[in-house]
Amino acid sequence: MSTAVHRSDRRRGRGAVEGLPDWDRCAVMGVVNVTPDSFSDGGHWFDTAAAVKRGLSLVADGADLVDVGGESTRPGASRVDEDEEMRRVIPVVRELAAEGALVSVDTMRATVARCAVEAGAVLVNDVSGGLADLGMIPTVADCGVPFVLMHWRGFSHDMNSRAVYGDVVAEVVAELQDRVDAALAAGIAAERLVVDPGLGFAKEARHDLALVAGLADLRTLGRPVLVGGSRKRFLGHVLAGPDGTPPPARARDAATSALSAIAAHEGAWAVRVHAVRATADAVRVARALTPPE
Ligand code: PMM
Repeated sequence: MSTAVHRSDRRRGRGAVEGLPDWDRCAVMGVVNVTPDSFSDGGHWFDTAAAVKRGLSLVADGADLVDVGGESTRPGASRVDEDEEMRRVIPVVRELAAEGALVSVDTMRATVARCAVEAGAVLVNDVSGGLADLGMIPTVADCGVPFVLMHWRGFSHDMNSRAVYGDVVAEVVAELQDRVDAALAAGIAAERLVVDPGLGFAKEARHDLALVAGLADLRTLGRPVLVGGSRKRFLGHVLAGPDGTPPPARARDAATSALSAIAAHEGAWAVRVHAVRATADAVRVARALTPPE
């Protein structure tokens, strides 16, 4: 493959998302989990003031978007009720948006998504790709905001039992295509859709690694790709010592930056991370390899 073709292939699919800035590199989405129990940062930003402060520090570190969520999706987690999710998320979205941050809301609930958009969120990030709440896709269509469709096979309490694949990349692409079709059929503009392989969701480490290696296949869906691998189990698996013990989640940020560079080089539209600064540098290095033509 010639260098020119190679370059344009890497650039294709990074794409623009209608309603968001057209970042000329992989964007960085910083995570604010307003939860007592998310697997890597649960409990740290569990009140509104701490969560807003955290979001602003992520922006200062180079985050292009701040993703605010109020429900832990770690494997085995049980659901939080809707009133509690609202109480956690909406004030944080409102304050961060008022401070000028571009806020995305990480929710599986249509009502939370709508209230978050009314409070200033510019993007809805649904880890269930619209499957957990059948009101989600019509609501996002009505709100007219961009929508992240993540690959998902079921709620966290038993998702590990659904990590059964023949060809994980082909199956994730096909299942995401179904979600894209459902979103288009409900009237969400193609230009507002983003797809995400859902690393760690109903996947074992080998599945996550195959999906990262197969990002080019995900881009055949024709939509920008978001990659959320920050601190996840598969990185712990890669980093495990000789006795097989993985380092704790917070000791996986260097590996996360390496993953971010790879994802950016493979044409990801954005990466979703807890520690922004190193990833912001990593995606710039990747960007420097594919300068504008
Ligand atoms: N992962 C988590 C939560 N939300 N959203 C998207 N789009 N992609 C992801 O991979 C994703 C997500 C779980 O990770 P966390 O508990 O560290 O936030």
